[in-house]
Amino acid sequence: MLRLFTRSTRNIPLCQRFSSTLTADKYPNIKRGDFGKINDEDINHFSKILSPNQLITDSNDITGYNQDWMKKYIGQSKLVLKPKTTEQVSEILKYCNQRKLAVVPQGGNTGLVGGSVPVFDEIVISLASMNNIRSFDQSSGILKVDAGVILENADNYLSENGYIFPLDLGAKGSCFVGGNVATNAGGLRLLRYGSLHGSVLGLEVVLADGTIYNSMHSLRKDNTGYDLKQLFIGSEGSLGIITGVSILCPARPKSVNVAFLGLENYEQVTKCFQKAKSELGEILSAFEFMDKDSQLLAAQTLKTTHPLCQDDIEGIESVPEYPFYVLLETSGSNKEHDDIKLEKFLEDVMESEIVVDGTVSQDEQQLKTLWTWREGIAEASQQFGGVYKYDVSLPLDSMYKLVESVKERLNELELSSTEDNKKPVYEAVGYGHIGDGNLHLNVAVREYNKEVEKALEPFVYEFIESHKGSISAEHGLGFQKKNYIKYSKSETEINMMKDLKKHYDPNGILNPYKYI
Ligand code: FAD
Ligand code: 2HG
Ligand code: ZN
Repeated sequence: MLRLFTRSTRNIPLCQRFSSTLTADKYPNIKRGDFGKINDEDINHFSKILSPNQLITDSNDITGYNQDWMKKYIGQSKLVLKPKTTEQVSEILKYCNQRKLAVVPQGGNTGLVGGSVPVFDEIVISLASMNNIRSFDQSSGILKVDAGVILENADNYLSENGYIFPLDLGAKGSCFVGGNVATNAGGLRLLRYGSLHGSVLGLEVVLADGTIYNSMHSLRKDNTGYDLKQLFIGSEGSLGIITGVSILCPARPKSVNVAFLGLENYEQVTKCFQKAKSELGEILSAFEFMDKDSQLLAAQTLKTTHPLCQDDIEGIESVPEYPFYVLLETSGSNKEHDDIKLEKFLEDVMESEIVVDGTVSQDEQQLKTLWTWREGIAEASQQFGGVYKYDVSLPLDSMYKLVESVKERLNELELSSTEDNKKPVYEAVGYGHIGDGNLHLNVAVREYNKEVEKALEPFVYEFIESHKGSISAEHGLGFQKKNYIKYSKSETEINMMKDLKKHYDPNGILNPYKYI
């Protein structure tokens, strides 16, 4: 039976876990490149370009810039520069290129593949001080922003003007628009608004030698030659520093509904998706799935009552027995129309027993709470000490087989401790943007452990290759997947990428040790 949803929302707690092993010590095979070492003369030079508060040298103040969101990768940078203008970025890169000083462009530092932090002593170039909205055209919906604008701030600004940012993700309160473009982030509504390769209209980018490439125009159509901006979308700071973004934004939907459903097996999840596409059509804006173990993980940090629990209990006890859950969102311009369509769809999937339980949000607050049970998993996955994250594209029918195979493999592993509560692996969970063919496999562990890592890699990558998937659907390659690109790209493709890198960054100063 479908029920009314009545629970209150609670914020997702921030990650508290800290680790102190330097990336360079964890991976002794990686050697520092032949880059210059920062000296007093360099600092003096940067002080001429920037004012004192745009230059950080105090080691305590630098800590946060040296470690990634997962606290998994820790660099040793001794200098953070925070330019305020594109010209300052250009001056900085020109000098770094001449001196062969390596740099890491950094946005909100929410990346999940270790791409946003130094490996050794690279200079961090933070875009945090470039945070102005440049312009917005009310009739076309074209927004132009500095790369350091926080995604949520851009979306709030658009909301006041009746528009929406065509990307949404759990890290929206911290990640920057420039970082989103640099990673070609996918997120929760790619199903509806498509990838940034389609919605970004132009970019302003500073190349390794300081040259400013500017295509910040407002044209939807422009067939004059190569579409150069595409090179930088998803280039993860390896080809240039994005300083400005021009993006086409759709009108903000006037009516939004969220349904949270319980299903009895994975096949029903895929059937439910097919039905949602055919019955909800143009109003379907998100279709996310979560397995039961991912909900049990989330329950431990959210500590609220699961949306499909009928009793007044909280935490893991409140998670029902359904092996799979779906969060489905509709957005449109006419509430009555959307409600009728959603109601009919829900009746159909319940009658045909594709869905066995469900609830629909009745107001904005409930809608947000339902989303926390999906968005909260990423945070929850690392609450026990660490997490191995795999972000993959796979054909829908074989997608969950990866999670099952990994679970089996980890169960077979003869790990040092036989007591369950001491075993390094806590749980392997699967969830993600099933509407985009994108699975997130998270293996939550109590500690990072070489045995576990060996069981997972290259096993996971080989599985993906054999099913013709991608080893990175949306988070990118960064440091973590640099060596595994061959599982998704041919030698020819890798060589073409290397050629581009050599051409645009011959000294290799931009985000070294990562990407390719
Ligand atoms: P950073 O983490 O700072 O940087 C990421 C990479 O881009 C680095 O390689 C960095 O060098 C480079 N970079 C950053 N800014 C620039 C720039 N201006 N110019 C050139 N290079 C630059 N990703 C998804 O795709 N979908 C999701 O649903 C999603 N959900 C997430 C949920 C959570 C809770 C978290 C923590 C992360 C999530 N991510 C997701 C991952 C992450 O890719 C995004 O959060 C975001 O796009 C990264 O933006 P950022 O500003 O934090 O970039
Ligand atoms: C999401 O969809 C993010 O929640 C994060 O892409 C996924 O942490 C992850 O593995
Ligand atoms: Zn995701």
